[in-house]
Amino acid sequence: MTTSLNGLWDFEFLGDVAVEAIDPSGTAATGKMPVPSAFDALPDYAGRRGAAIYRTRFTASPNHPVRLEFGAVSFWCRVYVDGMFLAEHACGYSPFTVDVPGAAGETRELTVLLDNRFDFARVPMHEEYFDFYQYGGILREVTLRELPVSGPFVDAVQVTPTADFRRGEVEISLFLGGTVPATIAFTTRFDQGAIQRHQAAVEPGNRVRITLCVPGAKPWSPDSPHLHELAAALCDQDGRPRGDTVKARFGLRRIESRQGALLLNGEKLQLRGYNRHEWHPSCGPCTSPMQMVADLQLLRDLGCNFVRGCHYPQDQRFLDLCDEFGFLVWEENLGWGQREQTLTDPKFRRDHLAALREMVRASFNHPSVIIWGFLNEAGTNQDYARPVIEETVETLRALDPSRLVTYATMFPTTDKHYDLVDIISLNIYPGWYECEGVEHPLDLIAPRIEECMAYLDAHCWVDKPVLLSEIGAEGLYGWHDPHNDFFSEEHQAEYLRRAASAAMHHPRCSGIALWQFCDVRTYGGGRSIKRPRTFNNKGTLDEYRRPKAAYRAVREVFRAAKSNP
Ligand code: ADA
Repeated sequence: MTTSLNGLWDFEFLGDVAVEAIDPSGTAATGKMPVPSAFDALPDYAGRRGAAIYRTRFTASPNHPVRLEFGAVSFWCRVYVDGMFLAEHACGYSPFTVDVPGAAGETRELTVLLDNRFDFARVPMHEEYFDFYQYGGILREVTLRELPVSGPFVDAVQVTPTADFRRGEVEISLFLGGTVPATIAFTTRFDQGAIQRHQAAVEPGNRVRITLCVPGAKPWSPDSPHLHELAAALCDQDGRPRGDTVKARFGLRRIESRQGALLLNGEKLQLRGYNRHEWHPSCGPCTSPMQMVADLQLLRDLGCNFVRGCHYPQDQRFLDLCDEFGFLVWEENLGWGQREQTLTDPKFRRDHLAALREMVRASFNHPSVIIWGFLNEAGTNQDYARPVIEETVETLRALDPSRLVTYATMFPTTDKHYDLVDIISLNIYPGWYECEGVEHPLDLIAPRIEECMAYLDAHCWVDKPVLLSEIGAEGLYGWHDPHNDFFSEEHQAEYLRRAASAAMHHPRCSGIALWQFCDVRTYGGGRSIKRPRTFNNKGTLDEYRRPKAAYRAVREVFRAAKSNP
């Protein structure tokens, strides 16, 4: 049984104190804070950095172990139950679980000590130069699952459509927890269909694998996002259920790369979309489902079929909505512009892989997710980046060979590691950056795209699909100017019109993710010189989702491409 622990928790902001010196059980939490929340997105703590305590109580059957599932706790945290330290976690966007041993009493006290200060030694995945504001708090949902006192249980279920997915064929993996025997009996049920009984050997990694056909199978696609459900439960030899039934919602679809093109369900795919941060001015990274739906409605109106979830693992509720509404998603691990010191740091490497595993585990069954991404704009024109890319790709392919992997590079013609990934993804800003002294910067856009594509073809990458994973220009909402120059809505509209149109018409381009969906907060200091209001203002909508002139321009291009692929 799973219960939500969302609600009003006790809270205390401790400020700039050494976390090692804090005794969480002896520290009072006298205030109140909602969960989920980014405490520093609220007026009382806006812009503050330091340690904080979130505390609540939950009930569980006596002696039953429980599993706590945290959607995201930022940046760094330690989890305690009844004063006992249980786990430490060091990536603010990846979901993680904490197993809690059973206790005699029914009421338990859960304390989360967290910290939103930058500290490379403790939390190297977060660095202060990223171009988006990183908040602190229990950012996403917390749930509780009661586990059996003894015996095995279904920990997770993964469903992978096979090449024969049109007939409904799927490979099912059950991951088991607890004490696991050599063979296990279990039941499966698709949708409202009949219950089937199975017996299978348990593989290393406490995994059981079986291939089955979904009755009444209907494929999933953006135009027809049909979802199926699998319910799996352990049973005894006579078929009597033992423990929880675990459900997985999935879609029958297949993503492939062939001869330089992307194929979805065997048909050529062109991605039309945006980079989107999970962000709103009133609640920071903790947007409501209603806001997520609003964003998806706007994206659909723009003619999009694709979202790049920049630059971190996504909220599961957002992915659920993408599954329902038929959006294709690039989900990526937290990363932004890392160079040698970070990419060669052992703790960074460990945390990066741990977060990667957490992302894949949580998002495995979403049909919307077609691409795993990582390390946005890292130093991939250098050799030092290779080991971390190799281990990341290897891990992704071992965990999930059914999706395509990529990283977004800022070095289109000098990158050294294209051989390692399935898709070549380019972040380019011709005519926005790198254009000092150029009289007509907008005229740089199409030639630069052509130059990148020609380089890739000339350097033997013809077999890899190419995406423009970022391209864009700033436009300040409401700023109009007779010169139609930089920062005016008109300039931005023309920029995005040209970029989207060049991508849609280039035979080598499998799609585009414009930078970016809406304006978002970034950091002050030196960066503000190029970031008026300390916002990244390259949104096609402003932070309140008010459309700029670019909205119409992009909609025209994307809608035309949709009707004439
Ligand atoms: C990079 C980066 C984005 C954003 C963008 C910009 O490409 O990946 O997060 O910072 O540049 O606006 O310059």
